[in-house]
Amino acid sequence: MSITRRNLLASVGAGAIVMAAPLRSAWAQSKAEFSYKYANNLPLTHPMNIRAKEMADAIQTETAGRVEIRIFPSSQLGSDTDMLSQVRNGGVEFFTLSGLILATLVPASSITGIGFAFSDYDAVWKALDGDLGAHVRKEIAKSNLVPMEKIWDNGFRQITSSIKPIQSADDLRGFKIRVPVSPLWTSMFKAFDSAPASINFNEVYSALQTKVVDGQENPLAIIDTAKLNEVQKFCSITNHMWDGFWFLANKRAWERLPENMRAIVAKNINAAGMKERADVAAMNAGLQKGLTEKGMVFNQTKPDSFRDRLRQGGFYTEWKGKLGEEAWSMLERYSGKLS
Ligand code: X2X
Repeated sequence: MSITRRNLLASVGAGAIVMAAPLRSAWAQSKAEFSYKYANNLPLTHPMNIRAKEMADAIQTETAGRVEIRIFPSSQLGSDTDMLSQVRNGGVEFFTLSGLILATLVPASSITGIGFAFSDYDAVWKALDGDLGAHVRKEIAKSNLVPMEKIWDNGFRQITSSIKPIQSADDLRGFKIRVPVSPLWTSMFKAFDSAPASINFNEVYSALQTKVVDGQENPLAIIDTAKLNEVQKFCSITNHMWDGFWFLANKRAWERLPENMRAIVAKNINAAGMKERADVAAMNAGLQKGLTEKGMVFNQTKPDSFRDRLRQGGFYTEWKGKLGEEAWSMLERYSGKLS
């Protein structure tokens, strides 16, 4: 727990006796030789934060208190765009970010989100724990960020709407949909002839509530934990892309850790990521029932109309050109022929 300005001021106001408590906790906090912040954009109830808390506890224990990781969930420290600058300049030491948003800095990291590239989790983990993941991590490492080995899961994404179910690609024409701040996301929904609006996740709930946009797309675990069902009626199972979170460290902060501490931290982050993957997959598989009970109306879709539209619109050809032959053929080894 960090001391906020407000409770520090409150305790000063309440006099010297009460003040002793926060001062003692400030002292306890500074006992850690390395007190690092981990920021993310998801609610505390999402498996990402549940596993991160366990991970932070294990790291504290295994380093005998020398390394402390304080978690700042729910975009408390700012939007994804803000947090990306913070992890680059050392304002925070750790941050989890979708590769597709990271692509504003590292263009190669878009590759994992190409529409309909992965048909199931099996293909995802083979690619991401294999050469495709290694390729992206190598590119990320050129930008003063250190990506941990195991990417964390966000999941296969589904489209929600307050106005209508999305049955086929035709329903996406002119559809006002929020997309994350990311070139790939915008390009994909432009290929569907939608009207995509780039909005950071911390503003999605209110953008939907005030009808700035009519829909958004996210995995069910996020729709549920961020309570988007309160402001969206329809959920269309499109599985139009998979998304994951790279666990990123600020390079200088990472290198400040002694090598044995680094090993403990990396081991625990990767292990927590593996558990988070299992939690998220289970949630995404089971949540349709829970969200239906909360009033959402689900429909299934067939991938063909969406995939054909992307193909006809030149989406795959365009991204093959952007990402390069070599990376593209790596992807197609997992996805089958796309373009
Ligand atoms: O912004 C989103 O939609 C989210 C939460 O899925 C990501 O972080 C990419």
